[in-house]
Amino acid sequence: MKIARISLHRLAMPLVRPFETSFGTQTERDVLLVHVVTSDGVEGWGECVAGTDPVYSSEYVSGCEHVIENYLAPAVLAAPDITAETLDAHVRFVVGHRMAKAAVEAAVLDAQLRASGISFGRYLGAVRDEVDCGVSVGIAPSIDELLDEVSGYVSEGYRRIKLKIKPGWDLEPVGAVCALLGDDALLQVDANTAYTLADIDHLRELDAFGLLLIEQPFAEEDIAGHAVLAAAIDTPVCLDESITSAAVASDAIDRDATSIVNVKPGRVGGYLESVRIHDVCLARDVPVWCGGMLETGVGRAANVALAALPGFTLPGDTSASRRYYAEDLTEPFELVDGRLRVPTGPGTGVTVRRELVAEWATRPPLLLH
Ligand code: NPQ
Ligand code: MG
Repeated sequence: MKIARISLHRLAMPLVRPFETSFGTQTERDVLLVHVVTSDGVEGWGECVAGTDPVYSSEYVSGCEHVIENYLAPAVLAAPDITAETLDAHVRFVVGHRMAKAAVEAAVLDAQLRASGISFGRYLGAVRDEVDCGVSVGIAPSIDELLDEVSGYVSEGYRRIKLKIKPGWDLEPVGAVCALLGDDALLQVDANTAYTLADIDHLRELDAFGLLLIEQPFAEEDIAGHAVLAAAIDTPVCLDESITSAAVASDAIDRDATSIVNVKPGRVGGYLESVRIHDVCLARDVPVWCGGMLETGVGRAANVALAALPGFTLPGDTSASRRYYAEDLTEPFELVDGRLRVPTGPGTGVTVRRELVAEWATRPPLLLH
């Protein structure tokens, strides 16, 4: 396959409600889409999951845009023949920049699969036609407002609730939601690196709530600290930000720093690396689940396909479109009995609404060839 043209689209999508985490509050999503066209005229779309600012990871949207425009896209366009499987050989000269690489990979893979009539699910190895869904709930202005928001998600059918926590917003909100949901509900928390080793005795108090897991309490680089915490508390530790590749996942598991793994294709450099992480974890009986980065329908479609692989045994942050957006860039993903259906059409199986890409654009598309 030859990629003839690449265009980069940047748009702003308002969120249905502000989303506050330990690293800040988002009120709109700054979306970067990679669009490829093959020499045969087949199109593919990929979504970059980086945020506006480098506060979840070191990557950020303008940085990704720059790396794609100046390094990744020229390498892809220069290749006489390229597929998602051979892409890494062309872009590995660039160190890191996994979110940028993942967006390009997704677009190339989408075009490749559309050309051959294969869905993301079939290609990645999906074994289910629908996936259990959870929802990530931001830090709220008050406990009452948190309970209202959580109640709403429960009535929509979400099968698992994840609460964002930070120092000063942890035991009290978690206790209140735990009381609201009862003992059988699946409840987990995500600290997005807001704690340190000095907080171990405090974090142990979360054990009383029988949580499914605590996600990424310490810094991205601190695998050793997470191993210390995992040995000191009963709540299972699950790494998100720390897991940047299958090799790191394997190492963190060996060191007992994580007993459950959050897989986000953007964070690890793509869907192919995500499958390798899934395989590493499945071989060691470590459950995985699919994370979320406030994706539009473009990224969501591919994530739902990934979440249908056999090792994805916990509900993911693969929420319905309306959790984040009043109107999605594709046909909306809608919850049925707490699940989303895995698209079956070629590629991601969803259709990008070009008129919305144009309407919500914050600058003209960057056309590369
Ligand atoms: C997490 N996601 O699991 C992330 C955090 C996150 C659904 O909780 C812009 C870019 C906004 C990246 C918001 C969820 C973001 C973002 C949240 C990442 O840690
Ligand atoms: Mg997380």
